[in-house]
Amino acid sequence: MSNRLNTTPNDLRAFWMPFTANRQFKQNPRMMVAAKDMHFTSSDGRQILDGTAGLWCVNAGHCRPKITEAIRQQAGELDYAPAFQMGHPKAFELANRLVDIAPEGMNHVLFTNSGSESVETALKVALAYHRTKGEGARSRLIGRERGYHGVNFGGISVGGIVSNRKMFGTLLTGVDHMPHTHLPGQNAFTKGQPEHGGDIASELERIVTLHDASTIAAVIVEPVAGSTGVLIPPKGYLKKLREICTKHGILLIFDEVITGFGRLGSPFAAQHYDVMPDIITTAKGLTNGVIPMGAVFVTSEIHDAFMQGPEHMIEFMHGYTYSGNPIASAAALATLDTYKEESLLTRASEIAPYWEEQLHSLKDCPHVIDIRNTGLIGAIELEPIAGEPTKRAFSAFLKAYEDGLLIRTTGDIIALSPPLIISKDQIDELFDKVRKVLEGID
Ligand code: PXG
Repeated sequence: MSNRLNTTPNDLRAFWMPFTANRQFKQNPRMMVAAKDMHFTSSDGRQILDGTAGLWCVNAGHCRPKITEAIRQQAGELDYAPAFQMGHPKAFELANRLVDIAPEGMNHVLFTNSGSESVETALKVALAYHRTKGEGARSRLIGRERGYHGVNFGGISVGGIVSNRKMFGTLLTGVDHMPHTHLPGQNAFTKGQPEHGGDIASELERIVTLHDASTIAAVIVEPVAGSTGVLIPPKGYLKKLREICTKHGILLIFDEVITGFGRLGSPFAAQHYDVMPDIITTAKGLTNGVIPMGAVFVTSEIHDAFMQGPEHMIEFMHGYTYSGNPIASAAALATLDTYKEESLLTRASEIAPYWEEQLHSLKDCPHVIDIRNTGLIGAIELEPIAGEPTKRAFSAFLKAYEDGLLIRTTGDIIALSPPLIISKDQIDELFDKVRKVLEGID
């Protein structure tokens, strides 16, 4: 008998959930059934304050009318157009609109469907770029310990989160990692950028000396490391990385999947920190998280290096069935309109001082060993329970959900990244709830 006949609409067994403790979840599921602005509605009818913008993506808040309507309209007008050797106007319009808000010089855009695909695309552009320039020996990629660049093979190879790598064999060859910048002994409870650790960037110089610059294609970092538990770049760190890359002809890739689209108070972290990379990867906030889409920005220098040879030949052998998909493009255009109308790409810079003050008022709560922040990002690091890492933070996550607040946890760190529309009252409510959670867990 087919297994299917045994399933009921609410049977939870078939869906193997991503990055989830499946057995724990299925014993006591947490289901969202609706969302509006700053809140989810759970299946038991409660309002849940969204402290994480979904997964760092719903920057304009939930179910924004313009975005919903754009998707509805596009689905009825042009649902799909082939992406290779064909086009449709909205993908071109979107690329132009994106270039307008990107750091100066980032003049070309490749479309993908996720952050992970943006990373793979960026790494392949970097490798192929050097080949087009006659420097094919530049094949090494440099990432950083604790880095997160999605879950595909290139991304986990340059990534530095051990649990995301160790099950998956030998990964890409020719990859090396810089040290991370987390110095809790010196920087604990810093507001904004840490004072100590800028010189850790010179470790890149050591790696370049070891392998020789002529073998290195690119360095990839998150300007603010998100998934690993929010590590803010120390003062001077990113500028120093830029200097070393420039000196040695190495491309610098900023993975802005989290920091892109206003999270820090500027459209991109590159503008916020005034450090220009050669390639920027994005996704998430590009469509307000509503439809899967990513974008990779490259400079004219990189783009133009590919535009040679016979004109009927494909210049870069890469792309996806859904690159620049019409419905995703329509969603992204409406998202950019919403950001513009409500000045959301810079709003975080206005509200950040209040956010910072309220976040750091949790310093004396039980279990707290560090607090970090930048823009509308906050992290509260908890003392792990001896012998049971991650358990305390997971208890906090479960209790917060019971109390009507969505937070993210990674290791024993609580990460907060609300939609950029959050009000001061909602910031107060969020941190009141976090305080109660910390006081209520073992
Ligand atoms: N790069 C960075 C810097 C990311 O943060 C990805 C790539 C991959 O994106 P996709 O769209 O393939 O998932 C990410 C994703 C969290 C969390 O809570 C972070 C991500 C995804 C889910 C949860 O820290 N980052």
